[in-house]
Amino acid sequence: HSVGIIGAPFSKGQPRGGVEKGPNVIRSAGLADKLKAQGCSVKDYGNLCFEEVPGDEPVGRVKRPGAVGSANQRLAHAVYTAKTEGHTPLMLGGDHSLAIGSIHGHAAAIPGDLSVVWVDAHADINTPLTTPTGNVHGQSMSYLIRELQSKIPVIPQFSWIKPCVSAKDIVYIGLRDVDPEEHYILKYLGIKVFSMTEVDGLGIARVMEETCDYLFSHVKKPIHLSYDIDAIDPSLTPATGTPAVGGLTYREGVYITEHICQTGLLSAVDLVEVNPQQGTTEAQVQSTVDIAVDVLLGCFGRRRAGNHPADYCLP
Ligand code: DIR
Ligand code: MN
Ligand code: MN
Ligand code: MN
Repeated sequence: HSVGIIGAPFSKGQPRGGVEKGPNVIRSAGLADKLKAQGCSVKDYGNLCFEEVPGDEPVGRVKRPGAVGSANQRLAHAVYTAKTEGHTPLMLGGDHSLAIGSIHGHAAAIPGDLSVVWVDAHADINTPLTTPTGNVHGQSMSYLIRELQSKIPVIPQFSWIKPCVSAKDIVYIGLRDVDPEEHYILKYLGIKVFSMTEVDGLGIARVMEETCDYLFSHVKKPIHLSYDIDAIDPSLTPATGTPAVGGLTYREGVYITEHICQTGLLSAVDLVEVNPQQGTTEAQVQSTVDIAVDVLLGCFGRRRAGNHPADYCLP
């Protein structure tokens, strides 16, 4: 693997400050060195710089459309570049509105379609007309799904976004806090969902088997993994903006990434919503960050059984 780290210190897809510190706290936990130690090459593209957008008034209910639109346009270009230069882009957020740019840039860089595995407590599929909060981090998927575009009103700051994902190429894992309108959209589009109820009923191994059977039933497409740290139970990862009880265990959270890694189809990764200002103690922040790093190591080849270099010889 060659991993292309892209820091996206952006928080304006939601109201809480601190999530823009995510990229640097995750780096400080030794992400790059740990990736190298397990045999990855790493190129760190550094943090993107996002412009201030003065007078950024809502469009309808949608908050901060100018800042969100321009940050995601920059990110899309950065992900496109990293992918084109031969790396697996790893976008460190920042809030989950950044999936718009990350998926958009990824889709632009590959010849055919991609599939999306969205690991989250939330579906992030509100449209600008259904959003109860106006926060774009709760709407990201709605801008990207082809079949939903007749329901998306024009937002001038988002006019560059071209819907690039088919509803049948999406799998959700970990849902447990879904708005009624979002639940309707998921049903209406026939999107595959493994909520925490399915994780409980089937077990995570069966969930991942069925995820891959479902995604690979036609052609095998490159996978975009968009991982919101709030998918994991807040007793383990409390330093996040919208914690929801009843989440994935550490083992389930890591198993998802190990399984997707071994498909050989993982093509880009987002790790979002780590917010060091939402932890009440330093230990809470450390636990959140350490688990985020372990999730990422699992994406790029770490096995809990142990690893050794392919060319290792016994001394
Ligand atoms: C809610 C909360 N569904 C919204 N979404 C969150 O604002 O649309 N997403 N927290 O991460
Ligand atoms: Mn999310
Ligand atoms: Mn394409
Ligand atoms: Mn979430």
